[in-house]
Amino acid sequence: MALRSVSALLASLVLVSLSITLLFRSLPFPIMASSSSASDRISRSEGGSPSVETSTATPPGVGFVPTLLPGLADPEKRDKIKEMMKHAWDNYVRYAWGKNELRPMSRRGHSASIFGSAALGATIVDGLDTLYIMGMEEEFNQGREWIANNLDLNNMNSDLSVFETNIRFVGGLLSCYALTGDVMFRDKAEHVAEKLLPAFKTPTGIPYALVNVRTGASKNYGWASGGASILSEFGTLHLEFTYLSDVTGNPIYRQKVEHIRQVLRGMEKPRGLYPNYLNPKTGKWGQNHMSIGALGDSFYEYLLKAWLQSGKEDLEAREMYDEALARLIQHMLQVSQRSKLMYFSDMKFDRLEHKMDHLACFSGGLLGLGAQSLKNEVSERYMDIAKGITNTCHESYDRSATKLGPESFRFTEALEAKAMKTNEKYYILRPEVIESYFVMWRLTKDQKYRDWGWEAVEALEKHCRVSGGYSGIKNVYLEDPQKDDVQQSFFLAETLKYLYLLFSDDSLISFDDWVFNTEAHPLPIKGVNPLYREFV
Ligand code: DMJ
Repeated sequence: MALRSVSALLASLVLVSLSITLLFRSLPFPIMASSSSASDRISRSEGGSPSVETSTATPPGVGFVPTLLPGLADPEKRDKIKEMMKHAWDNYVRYAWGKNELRPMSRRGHSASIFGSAALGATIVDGLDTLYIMGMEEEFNQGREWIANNLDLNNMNSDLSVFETNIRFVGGLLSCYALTGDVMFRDKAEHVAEKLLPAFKTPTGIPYALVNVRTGASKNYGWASGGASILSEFGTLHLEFTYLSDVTGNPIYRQKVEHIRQVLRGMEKPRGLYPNYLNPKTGKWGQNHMSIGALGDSFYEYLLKAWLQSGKEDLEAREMYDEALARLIQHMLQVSQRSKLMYFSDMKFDRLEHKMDHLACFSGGLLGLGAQSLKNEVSERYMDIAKGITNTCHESYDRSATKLGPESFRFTEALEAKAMKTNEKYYILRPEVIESYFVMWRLTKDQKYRDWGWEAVEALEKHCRVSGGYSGIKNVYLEDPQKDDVQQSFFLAETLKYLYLLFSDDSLISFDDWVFNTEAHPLPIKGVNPLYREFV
């Protein structure tokens, strides 16, 4: 009897703390007065429809929750991630403001070739929604002002990567638009996307990789299989372009990506697999290289996510995803000899290459999300694969001296889940492994994913943090590795955002309402999330 009332008391305490927590979900702040709905919230009410409420200030986190319940925030760890974001951002502001990225050791700006020759404030645009989600109001407003006054491609004579510009700039701006309702972000997103359109003027409608924003002259990379376009690049436009059409009322963007879908759908596929290269002039596949890592990765991601983003209406996308994944699993999923680790190999013509890229580690989360969002005869098996892949990717971190994972790791008789070549041993602050921890945590509530995420935080602090920001490292197997002196914009956009969300309440950017683009910019789900803000 007494025992029962103690448990009843405990249960009600838990319920009370749960409701308080949900009430004070760590929400962002009201934004600029120019916003059409300046104080929209971005969390979902428990079990109900998404809330659009008025918030007055950044709430204090959830420090009063007595014990950690599955799905609730871990405030201390989350605050630590926020502090890391502040360190990365403040140093960028101090030493590289307006430049694309920061060199944290030499304390100056940096620009990778993907951004062309101009200073486009890539870190500002890419990192802004993370600031918003973390409730960093002052920094967010500072970034917003820069974008409003400086992000202008009109007088630039520079070649931009269509893919990178789309996922980081168009995606980042659209995410900020959805989160805040500030139409400046939507208009800037359209301004940028419009500059990419000349790249689609090819005989097949499959876009080139690079476009000159002044002249519109477009081309592919010389190294890409005789002038081919790359699957992961032209296959990773769908989410941003369909959403852009919906919020602007301009159908052109949706038309472009729907056409890409139809071209791909109609093509003969070797063994049902998608090669990484497609020639935009002839419409023929290039070299038969297949991968869920570099050059293939986010194409598969966008099939599943196009279906999710459409509120599960875009059945064609889900079918293509299911078919593509079934073939990848059939032909390329492997289990290692000794440690029985599951991994995706690459395939080159008919031969398997027993190597997995760090980039391919996002596939743990992807498979989990696919399995959880549609229950069928394979979903249980796919969830097991999701767990297996995420475990392997964790092993690739755990088997290094730094506890950070290499760019690629191999499976041979001599080694498993370790890099072999010098040029595979670096870590450039990439997010994919942490992304899978985050997604798998949300789906399974297995504490190990949070523990693994925390291991990564400790390793980042030990090996990548310097007084001027965060740097990549050149060899994860050395105790004291050399640094590469680059703070990638995706460290702010993805790595830190996923870590923050890993230690947050599930209702913050709920999977019921949002889908992440491949750069971790959340886009609202149509028909479900009122922040979709369709143009009427
Ligand atoms: C990011 O720009 C995106 O996640 C992209 O899909 C792959 N590479 C980087 C991060 O590693």
